[in-house]
Amino acid sequence: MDCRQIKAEVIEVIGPRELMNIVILSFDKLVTMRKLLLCLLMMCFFYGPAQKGKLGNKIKNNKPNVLFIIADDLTATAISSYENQASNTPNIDQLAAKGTRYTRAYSQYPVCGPSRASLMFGYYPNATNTYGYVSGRENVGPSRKSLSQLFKDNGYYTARVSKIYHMGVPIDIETGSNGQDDEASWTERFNSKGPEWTAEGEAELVQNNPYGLKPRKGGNVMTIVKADGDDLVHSDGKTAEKAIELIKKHKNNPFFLAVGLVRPHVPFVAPRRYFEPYPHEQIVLPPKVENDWDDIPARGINYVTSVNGEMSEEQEKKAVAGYYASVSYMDAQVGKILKTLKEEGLDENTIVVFTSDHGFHLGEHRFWMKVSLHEESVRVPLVIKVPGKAPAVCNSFSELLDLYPTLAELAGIKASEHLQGKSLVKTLDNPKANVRDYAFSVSQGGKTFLLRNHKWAYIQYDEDAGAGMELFDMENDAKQYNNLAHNPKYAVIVEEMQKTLREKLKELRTNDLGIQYGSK
Ligand SMILES: [Ca+2]
Repeated sequence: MDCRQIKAEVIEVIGPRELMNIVILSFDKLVTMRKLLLCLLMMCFFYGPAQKGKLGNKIKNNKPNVLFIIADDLTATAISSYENQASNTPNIDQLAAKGTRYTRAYSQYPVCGPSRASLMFGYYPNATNTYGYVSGRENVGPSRKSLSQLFKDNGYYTARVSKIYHMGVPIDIETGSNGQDDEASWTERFNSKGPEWTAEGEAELVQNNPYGLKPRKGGNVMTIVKADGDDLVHSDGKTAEKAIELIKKHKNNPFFLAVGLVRPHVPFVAPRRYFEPYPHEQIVLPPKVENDWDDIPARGINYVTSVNGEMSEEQEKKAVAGYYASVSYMDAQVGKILKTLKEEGLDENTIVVFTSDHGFHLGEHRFWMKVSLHEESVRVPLVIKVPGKAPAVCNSFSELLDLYPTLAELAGIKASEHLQGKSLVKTLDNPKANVRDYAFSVSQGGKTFLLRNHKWAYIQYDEDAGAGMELFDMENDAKQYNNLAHNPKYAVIVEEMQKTLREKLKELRTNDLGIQYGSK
């Protein structure tokens, strides 16, 4: 073996150019093959840990970027990496496979406005009394920082693309309005105007249209449009395009990029090809259980049902198919954004969050849409991917409220001690860690409450339970058909739940907001 051969082998083994030079320079001084091999071994020994340390410190030393993606009205039950193999969400699934997927994440209020206000400002809806279509700034005042504002004040470029705080869908999307935004949260903000229910294509209204004779319409109703044209005709396609542009533009400085996708919120509008995998004839509807509504309080019957929506079974199937098509279209936009992040070399220094503001009923109990505190409406998908953390599934209860302290901690930014969420960071290192024993959510103007633990879902109507209660055994009745609240056998459980609820309300009303909560 002559010198040239040895050099060639060394280069092949070591690889990186900087090491190659060192080896070649040192070679003249080495006399025997044994010395050379010893030198190589030592270099591998030192180079390995040094390289590992460099990657490990990357997040600590630099400010990690945050890519925060939130879908609108996306239930966990429509995601293939959660439990629904009838739906197909390959891009969200891929992110879930690389990050930590939370199986028991809950919205604090299953309606857009108050859910997003709670998530962004870090207080429970009953602490701020924020229940409407507002940003949430109104009740926390100018001095408290929203999640993105905290990053903005700590040297980050923060941008909103489309719906982060409340926007009326479809109306604010049709007009390209800011909706109920909080301007102080952003360095820059962008809206993604789209045709929504007026998009060209084959349209059908499946709600309150028993004879199928009414034309499509706007507003918060189930209009379906199998649209002509490509992804970029619609709001979410434009949102992905803007997000991609911003990632490329700001890749050299820390950014907090909040991307709001408005599907699968009604109207169910997507390019025609996204409908092809979901022929409505093949949709399997949830079972229609006789007397299903008889054992729950009047307020537990959702505001949109197959009955008041006068929906035929065919229309119900079309609604589910339209929802899945909208989810697939939204998922494709997520894929484009994540692909850019990787191509720009940013996935090793960017925390990615994917979630939704609340869930959605797809015909369970013949309920549709949100507001309900039943499982499908209040549970959300949640994936957090942090560079350097192993992929995992976490079954601890978590709340959207927890995202604020989690992201602040991951970025090493000190957040207000008055935030009401709990950091999920320990679950990223140990997915078996428990953050919460139960999740808490409210609805109907903060007057209906849900306590959800591993065994029970307890729903109470009014603080004195005057308008009724529901109690479901989630181990044996996960679809919530048997209300046990009035069965004497479970009186002790109801009593415990009521006590926990009183304590929870007292705790969250003990805060820095200076709000008078009356005699409650
Ligand atoms: Ca929503």
